[in-house]
Amino acid sequence: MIEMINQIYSNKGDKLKGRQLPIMYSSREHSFFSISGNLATQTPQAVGWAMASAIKRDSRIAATWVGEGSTAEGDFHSACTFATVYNAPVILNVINNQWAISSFSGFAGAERTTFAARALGYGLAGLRVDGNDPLAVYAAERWAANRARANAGPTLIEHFTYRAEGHSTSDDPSGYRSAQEREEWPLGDPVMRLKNHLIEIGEWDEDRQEALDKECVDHVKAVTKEAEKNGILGHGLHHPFKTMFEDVFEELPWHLKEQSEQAIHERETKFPEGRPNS
Ligand SMILES: Cc1ncc(C[n+]2csc(CCOP(=O)(O)OP(=O)(O)O)c2C)c(N)n1
Repeated sequence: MIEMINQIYSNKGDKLKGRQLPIMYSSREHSFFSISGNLATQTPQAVGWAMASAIKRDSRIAATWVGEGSTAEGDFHSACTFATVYNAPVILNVINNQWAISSFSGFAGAERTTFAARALGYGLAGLRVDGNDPLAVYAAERWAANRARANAGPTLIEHFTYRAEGHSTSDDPSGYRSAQEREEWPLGDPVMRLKNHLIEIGEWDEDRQEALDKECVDHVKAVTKEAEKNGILGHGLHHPFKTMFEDVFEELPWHLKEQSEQAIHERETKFPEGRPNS
């Protein structure tokens, strides 16, 4: 969790060196690869990774997640074609939360058919699951994972859900949808549903829930403090400025060399005293 918070702050502990948007986490150790800011590119990447895994006779499979709005991107359709043609061991998850920022899912074709139904046209297995039912999601995912592991083919899973909050903290949903819509959504909060279900079958109770909530909040607070030792945004404790030119080319091309020298020169003229860690 500390590494995730380092990534949010783009601080000196951030293994991605401040090159990714906050919340687009990556962890090599956990085989977790970030989505890309260029929406839907993760879908052909996941299919390619799965194809490579199969070719190398590796037992690992790939799973990827994409928003319903992003399925309108060409990358998603290439991914579906490659997945089926090469029988890639991959799970393509479509999170249909019905909104792509201010665009209703109809802009991606939701009024004509479901996202799960599209799988059939490609020759993929397609499932549509109540995305707010954690047990149903688990069951669907497990089925698809077992299928991929048995080399029985890729699966597309549509998770039908709803985005209650704004797209981001700079988004105000009252500008494009009714204020009651959120209250009218019938399928409820997945965490509450799981909690209520477990209480009903006698596996859980309110006191344990309260204790768990507190434990989680305390843990997040403690690790945030720990990560903040590596710096917070705008603090100067980030990766040295010149590192933005590194790690892409083995030999920096002449024009980037020129740009980097110019940038460093301008910085030195602007901040003759120097800035910490820059
Ligand atoms: C290729 C591309 N086009 C547009 C954007 C801007 N953009 C960022 S998020 C977003 C909406 C995505 O909606 P959806 O795919 O439904 O996913 P959600 O955010 O609902 O999870 C858009 C249009 C982008 N990042 N990349």
